[in-house]
Amino acid sequence: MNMNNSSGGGSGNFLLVPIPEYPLLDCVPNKTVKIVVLGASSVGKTALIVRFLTKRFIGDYEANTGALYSRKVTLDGEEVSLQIQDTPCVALQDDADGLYCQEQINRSIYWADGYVLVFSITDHSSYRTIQPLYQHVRRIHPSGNIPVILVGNKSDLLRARQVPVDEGETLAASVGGVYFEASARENHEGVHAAFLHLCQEVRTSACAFDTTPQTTDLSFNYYFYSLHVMVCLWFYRLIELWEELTGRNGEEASTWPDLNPQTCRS
Ligand SMILES: Nc1nc2c(ncn2[C@@H]2O[C@H](COP(=O)(O)OP(=O)(O)O)[C@@H](O)[C@H]2O)c(=O)[nH]1
Ligand SMILES: [Mg+2]
Repeated sequence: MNMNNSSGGGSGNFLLVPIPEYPLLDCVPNKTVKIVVLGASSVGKTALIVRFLTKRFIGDYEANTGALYSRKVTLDGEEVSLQIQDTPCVALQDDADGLYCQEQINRSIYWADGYVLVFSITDHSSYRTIQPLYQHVRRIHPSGNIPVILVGNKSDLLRARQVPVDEGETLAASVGGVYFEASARENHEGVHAAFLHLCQEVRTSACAFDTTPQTTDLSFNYYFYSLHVMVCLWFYRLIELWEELTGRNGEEASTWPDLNPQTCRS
């Protein structure tokens, strides 16, 4: 179905489908998933986001908006606050090793927990942008797992294909993510599946991180408890020694405060 006409207007009318946004303060702490969508010019970054959030394809999107969208989603039966950052394009430098990347994009990369790397299957140069782009993300987040998916967009334009499926899969494997071929124009389900997969990845890596302090807390509590018991036992033993040295008998001692280690522990 061609939804291109749903915009109903000229190229001056952008984003005619309203996307409900939730205020950022509404976010539940530790239950926020922050995603940034990155890629070369005109690969369909904005179209994918709008498709995911509204199920619609408009056809004409304002260039280089850098808009932030916020939405509640349910993951494994639990409601989380999802934030998606759209970005202006990145481009390869002439030597093809470096990347033109605005400061605004660097800030978004730093901010995000998960990354949607987008190229168009009809544009091989947009595909070649991905590896340097991923290296750039790595430089900003040098350590740890980076939840990432690779999206080959415009899969409806099969006749214009320049990037075969296996090249997409190989590239995805090299950046440690899953490859999705999608069409923001034709197919909502594919786009939805890609975004939800990344949300799950972000959640999984966040949970793995969250358990670390809990483990530390448990071992700290155990250590503190053992120390406490040892101090009580030594104190009790000192009192006994003092009794022996001063010749006090058990009867006199029984009038003293209860020094049973069990009491110390409570
Ligand atoms: N045929 C087709 N066109 C698309 C698709 N996604 C986006 N486009 C078109 O590609 C152009 C650039 O899309 P846009 O989302 O603005 O790209 P961005 O610069 O990466 O944000 C627009 O004319 C879209 O209508 C798609 O899946 N299939
Ligand atoms: Mg855009």
